[in-house]
Formats: sequence, C-alpha cells, structure tokens
Amino acid sequence: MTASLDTHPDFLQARAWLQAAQRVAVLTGAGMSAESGIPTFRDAQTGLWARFDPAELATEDGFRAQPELVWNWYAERRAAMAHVEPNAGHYAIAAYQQRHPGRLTVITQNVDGLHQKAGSTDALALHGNIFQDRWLDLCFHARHSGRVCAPARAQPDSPPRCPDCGNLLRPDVVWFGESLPPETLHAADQAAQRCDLMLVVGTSGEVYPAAGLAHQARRAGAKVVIVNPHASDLDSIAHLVLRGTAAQTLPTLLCD
Ligand code: BV8
Repeated sequence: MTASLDTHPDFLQARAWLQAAQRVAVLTGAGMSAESGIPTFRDAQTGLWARFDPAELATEDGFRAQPELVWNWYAERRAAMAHVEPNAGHYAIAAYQQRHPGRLTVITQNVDGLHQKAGSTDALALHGNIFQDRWLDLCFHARHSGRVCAPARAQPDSPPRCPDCGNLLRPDVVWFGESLPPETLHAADQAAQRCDLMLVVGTSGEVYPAAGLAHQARRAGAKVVIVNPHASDLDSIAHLVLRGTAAQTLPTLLCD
C-alpha cells in the first residue's frame, strides 16, 4: 500500500469503523488471491485458454458438451494453485480472527482454499473447492446393489469415470447456473445481515448472489468498505473505497 493510503482520512475512518464494530464480515473475490500469483477470474485467459470464456467453461452444459476440455482446464488451474501460498492479506484476516474470536466472518467466492490455508478455519466458501471432486450425475454402482460409487474407485481418465456405470467426476465447485450450497449461503446471508462493517476485498461485484451480500449488508445498516485497486460494480453502494491491493492494505487496516 502506498504510504499515503494509511494516513488518508478514508483509511483512518475505515479503521475507526473497524475498531467500533462488534461484528465484521469480509467478502472476498479473486483479487484477494492475485498477490499469491493466481490470475483473477476475469483476467484475460492465457495460452490454450485464451480463446475460451471462463463463464462458458464453468457451466454444466459446457462440461457435458466438452468434458475433457473442461476437466483439463480445471486440472491446469488446480496444478497452478497447488503450490500457491496465502498472501499477507489472507494472513492478516486470519490473525485478526485469532485475536478476536467469533468477531469476523470470512465469506469467499474463491475456490483456491487460501483463506483456509492461512488459518481462517470457518471461511464460507460460496463457490466450492477446486481441489475436490463429486459425481456429475446421481451415481449408482449397479441397479441391484444400490451401492453409490466411491470417487476413489473412478478410473483415471480426463475426466475420471465410474468403472461400473460410466458416471463422470466433476470439480466440486459451483458452476454458473447452479445454486450455491444452501447452508453456506444462509450462513453468509446471516453474516451480511448482522455485521456492523463489511469489507469487500478483490471482487468486481459481477457475480450473484455473492455480490448481493454487499447490498444486503448495506441495507441492514452496516458500513461497507471496498478494498480494490480498480473500480468495481459495488463502488456505488460503498461508504468508502480504499484504492489499494489486498496484501498491501489489509495488514495495516486490520492491525490492532
Ligand atoms: C445462481 C466457481 C441460482 C467456478 C464461480 C442474480 C441473482 C442470482 C444469479 C444471477 C443473477 N444475475 C445473474 C445470475 C447468474 C450468475 C451470474 O452472477 N452471472 C454473472 C456473470 C452476471 N450467477 C450464477 O449462476 C450463480 N448461481 O445464481 O444460482 C440459479 C440456479 C439455477 C438457474 C439460475 C440461477 C453461481 C455463480 C458461481 C459461479 N462460479 N466460481 C470456477 O471458479 O471455475 S464464480 C467466479 O467468479 C469465481 O468464483 C470468482 O471469484 C467469481 C467472481 O469474480 P471475482 O471474484 O469478482 O473476480 P474478477 O476477476 O471478476 O474480479 C477480480 C477483482 O479483483 C477486480 O475487481 C480487480 O480489480 C480486483 N483485484 C485485482 N487485483 C487485486 C484486486 N483486488 C485487491 N487486491 C489485488 N491485488
């Protein structure tokens, strides 16, 4: 963060709101992980993927139409994410949670697991986890046995398939057009309704219902503070916008 930001009146006001808050919610998007080396979701796709739109690939129809292509896109993203470390922003959030148990709820759109890796044990992962798989269809081992196939039994392939019924494995993420996990979304709704302050970090605010959580927090009377080096679709509902990056801004913003 530039030296001017942490003496800027907006930054000082955001810190004052944070210190006064009983309940804080942090809504994060792909920009939260940018300084860990993970390209944001809407950064131009590079290499093989340059000609594909992520919003097309991250759909059930896209997977059913081209299972091998979509599986390989996720395999490449998983490989790129596997050795990535949380950045100072993730650690600042986790440290704040450890110093103030129960006061800050992490709500993330990210599927990279970096909040959890940094020590945020109860992060609400709205869009799932890229490192886990589940069956594409309801999978029965055989009509008679009624046993459900174990993903561990899937034959290695791209995508892996059940050896008995041909069902395909798919990444355990929420694709466009799919509902978010109800319990996770309910918990996020509650956190948005109850917080006194919502920090919105590293999201363009384009994807719903995740982005709607910031609107909910505002309507419920919370202060909304954005941390983002660029303009986002949520700027208009924020009380304050801190033009900085997650790793540069959060460690100073969240320190006691
Ligand atoms: C659903 C997993 C019900 C997969 C993802 C209104 C209500 C409900 C739904 C909709 C609605 N309007 C439209 C919809 C449909 C759709 C949607 O929102 N479409 C958008 C594109 C218009 N929503 C859905 O389909 C959702 N499901 O609503 O279910 C339903 C059921 C049946 C039929 C219909 C509806 C499901 C959405 C979940 C999609 N899955 N991820 C995967 O990862 O492969 S979303 C994907 O986008 C990622 O999770 C990503 O996090 C997310 C959002 O993007 P951002 O995180 O904001 O990332 P982005 O790149 O856009 O921006 C990065 C930001 O970071 C930028 O602002 C940049 O400036 C900033 N930045 C950069 N560097 C830094 C930084 N900030 C800080 N520090 C830095 N260093």
